[in-house]
Amino acid sequence: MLRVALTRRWPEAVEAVLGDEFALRVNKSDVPAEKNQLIKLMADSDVLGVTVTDQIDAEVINAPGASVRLLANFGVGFNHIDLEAARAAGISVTNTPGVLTDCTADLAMTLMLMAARRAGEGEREVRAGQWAGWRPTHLLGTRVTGKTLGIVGAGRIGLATARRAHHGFGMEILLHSRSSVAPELLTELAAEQLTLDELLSRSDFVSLHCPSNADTFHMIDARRLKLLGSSGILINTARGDVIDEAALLDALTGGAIAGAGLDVYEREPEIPAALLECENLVALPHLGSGTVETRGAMGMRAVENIRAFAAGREPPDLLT
Ligand code: 8YV
Repeated sequence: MLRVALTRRWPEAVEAVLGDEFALRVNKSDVPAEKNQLIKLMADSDVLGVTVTDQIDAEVINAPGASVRLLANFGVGFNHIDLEAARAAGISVTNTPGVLTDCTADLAMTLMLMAARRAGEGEREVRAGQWAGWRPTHLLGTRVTGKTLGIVGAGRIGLATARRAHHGFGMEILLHSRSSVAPELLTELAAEQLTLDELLSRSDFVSLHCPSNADTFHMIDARRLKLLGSSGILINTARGDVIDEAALLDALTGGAIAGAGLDVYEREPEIPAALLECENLVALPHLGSGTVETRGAMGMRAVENIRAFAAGREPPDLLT
């Protein structure tokens, strides 16, 4: 029987399916695995179910006696896995695209609305017992409806966010993408495709939806934050290292931008204390796909990949 190991707890129903079909081992403590534990798991299993909290680098992949032949990622982003090393070692890697699109786009909208309408500040005020009552000038935010939203990365999640913003909030959409966006999509969204600098200069809000890789590392730096401008709001549900976090802190404290909504961080779960002191930051703990429905669907998508691999078929979401 195929030996499947999970580095973290997966939704109960998904673990039950895996337990019925395979020889399953689960890290019941749900504490992120250290490198030495990952190395051990690589040598003790055929399939390893991993998440964003596992650094699957070349050392782990090339662990002595590694028996793992499939790394089944629970999530769409795979920047924590060295794909080149996996390819070289003949290890297949799969992810879970599609099923988390809507919930992640919903969370980008949540952050945008929260940051624009100062919802975090308001909540903190109410809970601290400091709300002095309604007044015409209390906690005035900025209007979202009808504003311009720049979407960086025109993949599934970027486009789902653009649709919500355009059709739901009447926003003007600007897109930045490495490849050219299909004309029918631009028509549907009444959108323009621009360079990143042009997009930043013309947007009221910018939402990041690109993958994390060598090309996008610190893509949003001090210069580009200035382009977004003093009334601009930056949203990130992609990966933390797309933004230079130190530059973002300076921009939030120095007024180069108006605010930010973050779900992801450069060194999560660590967030610099100074960043958390910024009233103009809305900070969520990597909740993008965090609904019962979506986490279940992600798990079942991983199960489909493992089943195909076990049957000698090509897994549907094969990355390498
Ligand atoms: C996941 C995500 O929860 O899928 C992704 O890329 O960022 C999250 O929604 C996380 O990656 C789990 O591994």
